Amino acid sequence: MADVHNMMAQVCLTGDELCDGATVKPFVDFVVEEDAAALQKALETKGLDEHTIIDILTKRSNAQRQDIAFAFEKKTKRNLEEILDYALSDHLRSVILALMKTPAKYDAGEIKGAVKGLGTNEDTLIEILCSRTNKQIQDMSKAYQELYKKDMIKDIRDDTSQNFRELLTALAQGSRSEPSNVVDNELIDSDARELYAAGEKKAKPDVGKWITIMTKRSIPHLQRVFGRYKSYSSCDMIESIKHGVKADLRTTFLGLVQCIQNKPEFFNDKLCQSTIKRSVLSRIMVSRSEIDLQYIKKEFKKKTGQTLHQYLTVSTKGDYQRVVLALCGGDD
Ligand SMILES: [Ca+2]
Repeated sequence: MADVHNMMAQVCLTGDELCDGATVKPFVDFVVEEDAAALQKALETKGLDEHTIIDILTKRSNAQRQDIAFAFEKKTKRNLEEILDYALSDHLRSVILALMKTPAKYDAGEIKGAVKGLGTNEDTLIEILCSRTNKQIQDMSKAYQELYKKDMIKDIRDDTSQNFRELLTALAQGSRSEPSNVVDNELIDSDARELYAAGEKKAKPDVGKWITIMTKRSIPHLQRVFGRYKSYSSCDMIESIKHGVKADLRTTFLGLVQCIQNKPEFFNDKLCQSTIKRSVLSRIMVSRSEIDLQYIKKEFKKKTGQTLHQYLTVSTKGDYQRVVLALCGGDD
């Protein structure tokens, strides 16, 4: 029985979609025409009926929101996203527009926002590329091409340099092995040894080796490799990264190892930063609400002693708060 539990926990940590970490679930009594009509009425109400708009859109799954947008356009001949963009403002507008996009288009837009113009938002690139599955990365890459007529990987490369660039490029290919039922103990051992040999035994780590192993192997395999690593090194992988590399490259490797070992903890650490930007809060709430936000909430409570719900109640306000609390779900 314990084994079954361990297996389930493993599946949950690695297989995102398979687990019950969603705080936003498909609305059971979903009638798309009713939602489209209610939204139309709310948008035509003098002064705008924000509460109705928020309540409908936050209590539907992303797939249902896509259906609503389609029905709305059929009924009114107008594009729902454009109307919301026009009618709403500030943080409320950006979080509602985020909810209206498919996850792939949303991620593509976040990557575009991170590279466009002068400078780069490295944290956004790191968060998205370290945490998404192969499928999510391939879908966002396709969406990026459709939306911007440009190659996502090329845009990321043009905006970054050196080993940081090589690591992001490898991640952006989304070509990690998928989990398999077979545990390859020989490969676990040789990968652990190679990670160690490429790192601590050298004055300067052979970062290319680290990149290959950490971006090509499956998540469950790497979890075992990091366990085995400690039989070669007096440090764990996290400590070796901290000793071996610096700046954005270090942040990316650390984020990657954390996503491999415990993805909810990775997102929770971002939520717990006192300097967290509203845009990052919105992105985590929107992008994890149908995947693992329930587990992130557990990490939050473990780490801070308060619930995420309580934190959002004191740190946000108004209509924006109504959205994030709805996405957060219960006060647990
Ligand atoms: Ca740029």
